[in-house]
Amino acid sequence: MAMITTVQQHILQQQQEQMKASGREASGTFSWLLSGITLATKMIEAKIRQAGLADVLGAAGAENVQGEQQQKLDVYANQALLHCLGLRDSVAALVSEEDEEPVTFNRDAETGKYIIVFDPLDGSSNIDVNVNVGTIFSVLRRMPAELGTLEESILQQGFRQVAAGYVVYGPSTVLVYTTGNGVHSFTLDPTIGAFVLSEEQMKMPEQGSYYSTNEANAATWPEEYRHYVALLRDGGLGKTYSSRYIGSLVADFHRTLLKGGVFLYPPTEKQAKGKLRLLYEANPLAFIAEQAGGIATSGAGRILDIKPEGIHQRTPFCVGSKREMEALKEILAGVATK
Ligand code: AHM
Ligand code: MG
Repeated sequence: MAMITTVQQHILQQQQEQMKASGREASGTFSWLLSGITLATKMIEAKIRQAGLADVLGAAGAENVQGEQQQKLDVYANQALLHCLGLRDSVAALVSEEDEEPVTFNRDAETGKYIIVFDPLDGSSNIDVNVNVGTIFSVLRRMPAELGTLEESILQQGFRQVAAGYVVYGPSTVLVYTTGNGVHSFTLDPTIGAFVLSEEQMKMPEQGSYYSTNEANAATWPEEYRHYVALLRDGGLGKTYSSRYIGSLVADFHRTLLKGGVFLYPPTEKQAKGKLRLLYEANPLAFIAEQAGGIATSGAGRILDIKPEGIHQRTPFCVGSKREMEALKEILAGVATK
């Protein structure tokens, strides 16, 4: 029989290895917690697969905290995560793109050790046209009471993340995660209902051939970004780039992780602070990118160093391969590259 490794086994094994080094046993709490996420994403994927059949497409009729129309699937995905994770004793708070305030649980700091931050259905404008969407999550450790309140724990810098990951619902359903010990990917095997290991210790190529950005915004980007994209187009980094832009961050990021290149969402006139959200979009993907040898910046500095001020805070977000990102950083710092 072919040997498979499920994501649960993988997390447990990783934890056991890390714990062995310190002579302790893994309690399994963390893998139980992550199984809440994988269960919810399997529920979401099952719903998405039926999107054209059941009455699940379209708007739900309400607006979320960002003032965006909530799609029915946004609501379903959020509820699936809240339900599956709310039942885990180790969860102190759940922070979702869809909810204005964190959902908190009255668990003492000893038991309720973790905070999960998530974007339940990223790229949901693509749902009605049968194009990839995703779920993004980030796990934070709650600080001991003497060091900070629960709210302060939620607003920790990205480099303190305990784990981060995403699921991309595409031709197949793929889960990618890191706990700070490399990046690993799993593919949902629908015949057994489990995420099965596809690749361990993924590395982003040092240079790719795609740039990915909503170029319709270029006229209102800061000048440096226009200059940078022109450089990529004109062969300034030693090759001529092609462009790919799906408009689902998870899918655009996943391609960048696998094939290299760069994804950019610079500030625009309309969104002077950027469009993407720090806590549940930029931070988790920045953590994964760095673990895979890539770089992520807001343009002003490393994404993972930003001290969050609010749970729905936005940030400009640029992420990708070392070569492209170093060139971007030089241009943003005003160093000539020609
Ligand atoms: P969402 O979380 O409401 O779906 O919005 C975020 C999405 C990202 O997936 C994507 O990168 C971006 O918005 C696309 O924005 P635009 O349409 O401005 O290019
Ligand atoms: Mg999103």
